[in-house]
Amino acid sequence: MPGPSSQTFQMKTILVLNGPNLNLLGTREPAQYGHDTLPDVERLCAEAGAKLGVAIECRQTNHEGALVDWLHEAGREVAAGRMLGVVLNAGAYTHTSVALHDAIKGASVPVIELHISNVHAREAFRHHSFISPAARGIIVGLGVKGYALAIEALTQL
Ligand code: CA2
Repeated sequence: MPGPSSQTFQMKTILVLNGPNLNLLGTREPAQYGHDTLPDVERLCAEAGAKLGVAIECRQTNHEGALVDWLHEAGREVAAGRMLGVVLNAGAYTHTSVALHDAIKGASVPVIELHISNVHAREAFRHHSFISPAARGIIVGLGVKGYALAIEALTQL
C-alpha cells in the first residue's frame, strides 16, 4: 500500500461523446456513415486509447441536456488533472445548439469536434456548426477512423 507521500501514476482519460441518432450507426445510410456500428466505433476508440496510454470512456445519448451535463463533468475532470478532453460528435445538435456551444466555453474543456461524414459536401443546413467556434479542433469527413485521429490529437495538445 503506497504511503501518503508516495506518488502513484494515474492514467488520464479521454471522453468520447456521441449525440443523437449515432446509436443507429451501421444500420442505415452506409453511403454516408459506413458499415461500422456504435459498438465497433467504441472498440476502435478503446484500441486507439490503449496504443496511446490513455483511458477511453464512451457515452451516447439522444438528449441535448445530457451532453451539456457531461461536458460540465468533463470540465471538472480536466481541471482536476484526470482528463485530457472530449471527442464530441454532437450529431444534428451541431447545427442547432447554442447550449452546447455555451457548455464547451463554460466548462473550459478541450473539445475535438468530429463528424464522420463531410458535412460541407452535404445539405447547406449542415454547413454551419455552433460547436466549431468553441472547439479546440475539428475532424470532418474521414469516416469512423476520425475518432482515432481525434483521440491522438487530444494526447498531443
Ligand atoms: O457526419 C456526422 O458524424 C454527423 O455528425 C452525423 C449526424 C448528422 O446530423 C450530422 O450532420 C453529421 C447524424 C447521425 C445520425 O446517424 C445515423 C446513422 C445511421 C442511420 C441514421 C442516422
